[in-house]
Amino acid sequence: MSQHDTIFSKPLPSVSDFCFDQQVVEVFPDMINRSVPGYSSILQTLPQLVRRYAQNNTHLYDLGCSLGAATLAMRKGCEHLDNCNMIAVDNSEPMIERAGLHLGGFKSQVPVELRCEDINETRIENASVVVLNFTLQFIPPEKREAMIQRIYDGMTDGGVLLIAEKFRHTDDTMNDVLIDLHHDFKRANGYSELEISQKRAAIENVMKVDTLEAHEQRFQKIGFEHHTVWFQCFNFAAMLAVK
Ligand code: GEK
Repeated sequence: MSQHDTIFSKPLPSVSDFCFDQQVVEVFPDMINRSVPGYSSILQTLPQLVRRYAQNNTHLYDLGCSLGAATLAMRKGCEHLDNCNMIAVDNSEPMIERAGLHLGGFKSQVPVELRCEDINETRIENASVVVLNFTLQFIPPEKREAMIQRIYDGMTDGGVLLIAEKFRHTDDTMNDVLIDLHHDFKRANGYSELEISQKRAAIENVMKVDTLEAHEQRFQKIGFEHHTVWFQCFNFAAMLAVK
């Protein structure tokens, strides 16, 4: 059972940039479920999408896997295939260590290789499914196109890239509405005004969000055959792009 997230509940003399350290690992499932609208719905749908797109004799990648929640969901969707294996990557040592314990708790035919590395360095090869579940937003904006291009180059024809992200609405007024709805969601989940504002300050420099239009333009420029948003809740969306 994950501990209750109280990381930002006391006033901090100065708020440092957010990082995925041991303290965050301890509360991560509680934190992400209470902070990201639609997180559980997205995870629940991953097996279906993987079942549809995963191919025999290929690799499946979970980039920015944290504790392996998406890895587990993806693995459920490819149990029926021949000769598939999964590669789950995160650059936080404590995350990868805990992910190993989580994944080890479930039986499966599909091998998972856990790697502690920067996903900017991950070689993508023969991939029928690549998942970036709330990870691309932590990659510096100027590196995102090159990363998606590398992923595309390593994908099989008919393979899928699944990206879930927080996004910014192009219309500032609508953006404010979506942000307010998100903050109400956090309040309803028990976060105080102090927690909401300190978390916002901590994440400001490390998470730069794109517009949905920027995602779409990038998919098109790189050459994905089809792409769509398949889920949205407030300013959070999940997209799929097929090579
Ligand atoms: C889930 N996908 O539960 N290289 C590798 N990992 C990185 C990098 C990088 N350059 N930058 C950030 N990360 C998960 C949730 S959380 C989303 C993903 C959130 C990792 C970081 O260490 C963290 O574990 C993860 O990306 C983002 O479905 O906390 O909002």
